[in-house]
Amino acid sequence: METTLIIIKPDAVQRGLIGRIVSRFEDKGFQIVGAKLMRITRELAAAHYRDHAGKPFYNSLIEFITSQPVVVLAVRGLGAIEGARKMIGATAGLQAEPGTIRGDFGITNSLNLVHGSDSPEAAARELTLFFQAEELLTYDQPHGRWIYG
Ligand code: IDP
Ligand code: MG
Repeated sequence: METTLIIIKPDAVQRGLIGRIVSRFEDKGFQIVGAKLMRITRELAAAHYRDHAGKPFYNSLIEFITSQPVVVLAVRGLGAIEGARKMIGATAGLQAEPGTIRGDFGITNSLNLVHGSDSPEAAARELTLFFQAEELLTYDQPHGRWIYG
């Protein structure tokens, strides 16, 4: 079992897509083990996107992600890190396959609705940035045997 960090970005929150995006992960069979609405500070944004510092889009990315509330989710399941990335799709909505979140809801590579951790190392680091340990809850998934066999 893996846990990954998902951020429902300001564009998706403003567009009223929180529920539909959460539903995608629930529909897949993944479990929501952490969730909160928050406004990301510039300090947290800089820590989260540290690998992008210096890139041409960095300043606009920080402006965007701190501009309005986001919903952060900890999403758990077998293969959840790569699985969620596949569900999110390519960075730019126009390039993302239909059926992915970005492919179904977005067009550009900046207003792309969702963030998902891209590796186990990133997931561990990002979950620690956004959640206190006690904010991640373990609970039964009674229908899990009908998902995992
Ligand atoms: P990812 O979210 O698909 O992993 P990254 O290349 O890691 O994409 O970029 C992180 C975020 O930075 C993207 O999700 C997007 O919001 C923003 N971004 C990436 N490339 C561009 C760009 O060329 N212009 C504007 N924003 C960008
Ligand atoms: Mg990335």
